[in-house]
Amino acid sequence: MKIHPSLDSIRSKVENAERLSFEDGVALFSSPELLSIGALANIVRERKNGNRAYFITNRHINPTNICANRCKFCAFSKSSGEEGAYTMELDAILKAASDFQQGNVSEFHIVGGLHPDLPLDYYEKMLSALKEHFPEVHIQAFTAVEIAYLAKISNLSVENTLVRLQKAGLDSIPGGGAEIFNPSTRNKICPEKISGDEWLKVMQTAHQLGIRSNATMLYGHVESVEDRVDHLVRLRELQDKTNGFLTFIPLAFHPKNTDLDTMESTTGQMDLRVLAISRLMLDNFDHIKAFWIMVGPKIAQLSLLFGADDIDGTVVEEKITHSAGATTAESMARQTFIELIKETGREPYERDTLYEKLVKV
Ligand code: V47
Ligand code: SF4
Repeated sequence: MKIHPSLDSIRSKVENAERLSFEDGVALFSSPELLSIGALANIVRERKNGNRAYFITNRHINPTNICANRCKFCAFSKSSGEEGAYTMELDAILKAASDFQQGNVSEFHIVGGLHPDLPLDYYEKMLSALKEHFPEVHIQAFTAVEIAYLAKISNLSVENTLVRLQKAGLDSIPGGGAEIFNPSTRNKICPEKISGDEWLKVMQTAHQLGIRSNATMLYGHVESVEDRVDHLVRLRELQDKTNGFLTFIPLAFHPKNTDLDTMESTTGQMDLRVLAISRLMLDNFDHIKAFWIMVGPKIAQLSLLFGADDIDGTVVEEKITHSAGATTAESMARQTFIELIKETGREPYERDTLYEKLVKV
């Protein structure tokens, strides 16, 4: 496809595999040429992942929604004792793990609130029981924010907390909690959350222990274009140091039932643009994932032509985005992934969390 001449200098950098600058990122967000941006992202996407498009058979579990933080963009969290607050006992977690395909999945993806009274022992028991019952399943659990909180209430360093969780069965860390790193914007949407610097430090510590992780960015709320580019550049800098990030996932803000519920939902244009620019800026990330639960299967499908190479997984149960008004289903069948991917001309690959075991389907 012919790239619009206004993007000539960026096109030339992309074609020569040169790193894009902060200013390039801002220019891309300001450009009206969405199709050209998508085509540029597609060059990088095909250079890194060819014609492959990935999905995974996974099961999400949200063990508790009780949270000490109460971020303004979050409709999932509750205070202790509030109507709808819950905490799953170990039995309920094991039941949830086995209720989809008898636990015959590739990954458990576990994220919850910052429960003030659940000790480290609760999380260790959860991990070791899941490993005992489902030894083959990769456990991707607890955002950097949950790990920092757990360390704080356990009077342990982040490193020691991670070592204990790793010993109990933690395999990798999901990318949540990154939100937007810029301190003044972060302060507007989640004043109680650890800072962007602290989030990055937890990830750096995890990567040094050999624990891989994902990274995310929450977009479509009060953030500026500069905030988005700054966020991507800071992730790219840490990736240069550790190479520990597996995948980047832009998370589309869902406003319903949140303190920011006067805001509009993101549009298809914005979703595709953020995915494409993420692909272009994060030259040292192997994978860009469109989380179909948040952007919907239709945008997730098109994203495969706009820089993304992954559309996540079967999920089964999802509470965070659905509390905030997501209208997607909570689960998608394996066959649907295959059909959505094939329709775009891509080749469907079922993957494991670490993109090591790839099965063409
Ligand atoms: O940190 C909370 C986000 C994250 C809303 O690693 C919201 O593959 C949109 O970690 N609208 C937690 N987003 C979820 C998470 C995650 C999700 C998908 C894939 C991966 C991965 C990780 O959910 C939070 C926050 O950024 N979130 N509320 C909302 N109203
Ligand atoms: Fe708690 Fe996470 Fe929701 Fe923030 S986003 S209120 S930390 S559950």
